[in-house]
Amino acid sequence: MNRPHHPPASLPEPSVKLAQGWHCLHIYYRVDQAALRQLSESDLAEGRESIVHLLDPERPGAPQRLQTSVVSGHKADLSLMIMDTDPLLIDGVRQAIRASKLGCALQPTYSFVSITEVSEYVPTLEQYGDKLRRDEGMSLEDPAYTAKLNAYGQRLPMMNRQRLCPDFPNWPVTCFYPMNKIRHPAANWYMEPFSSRSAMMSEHATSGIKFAGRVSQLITASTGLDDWEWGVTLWGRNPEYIKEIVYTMRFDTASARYAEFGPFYLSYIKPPVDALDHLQI
Ligand code: 76R
Repeated sequence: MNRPHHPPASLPEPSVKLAQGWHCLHIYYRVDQAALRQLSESDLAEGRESIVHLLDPERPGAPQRLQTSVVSGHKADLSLMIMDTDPLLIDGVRQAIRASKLGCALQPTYSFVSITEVSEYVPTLEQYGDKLRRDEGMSLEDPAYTAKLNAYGQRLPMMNRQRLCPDFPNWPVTCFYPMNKIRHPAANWYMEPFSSRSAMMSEHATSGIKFAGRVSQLITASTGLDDWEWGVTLWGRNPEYIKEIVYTMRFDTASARYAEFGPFYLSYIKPPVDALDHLQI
């Protein structure tokens, strides 16, 4: 029998683009000195030129975000953070690096695939109002209640846009690490009721907000996409604030009891040409 297979009208068209938000790739390379030495002067110059062009965030066809940095320590030398609506435009940068004259001298050492999201713990306007009444004892008639609620209602769309399609701060240092919420029999985040997870995340947000102006964070989601559940990208006005925030947040119950972390990558943001100069390529 010929079975028509029409999806219900409410389903979106199949697509690799997200309903909202961006795909994100963090990628790390190590310079292979032996391969670099094999390159002729002209191939080296050509390779350098194509990488500088490829990593220019202003070039036509560049992904929405394209950040280059040089990595501290020997886990890697060069790091890219790339975001766009199209995951294949992001991957195109990776493939073009590989296919360039410098490709053989840039060995990939680590990568992390994630997407942006608005966390389920970001309070909606209604939840924010409930919280003001419950935790701060404000009443519906209180003008201060209305003022706070309105201010949150004004901020929320901007804050959500920043979570989904973030602008990067103009700061010199960035830190990336992946993390999970643990599923240990004695401490399983996923067995906690929403109310208690929400309370812990609210404590977490309160401790994070104290770093406003010194650290900016982007949490990207990777459950089902990569080996860890989230990627944490931090930008610092100064490297010492990165140490301070990660240390401070270790004491939040959400981290102290439930978080586990992967490798940390600290890197210094540079225009591509300066990054290659720094790497002596
Ligand atoms: O997005 C928001 O600002 C709303 C509040 C908030 C949420 C929902 C928030 C605030 N975070 C949220 C979610 Mn966070 N965050 C981390 C780390 O090192 C560690 O201990 C953990 C790594 C840091 C440093 C950090 C910083 N946060 C999350 C989630 C997703 C949980 C989920 O959805 O299940 C993770 C994994 C996570 C981890 N967080 C903040 C910060 C900072 C600095 C803030 C305040 C942001 C601000 O200025 O408003």
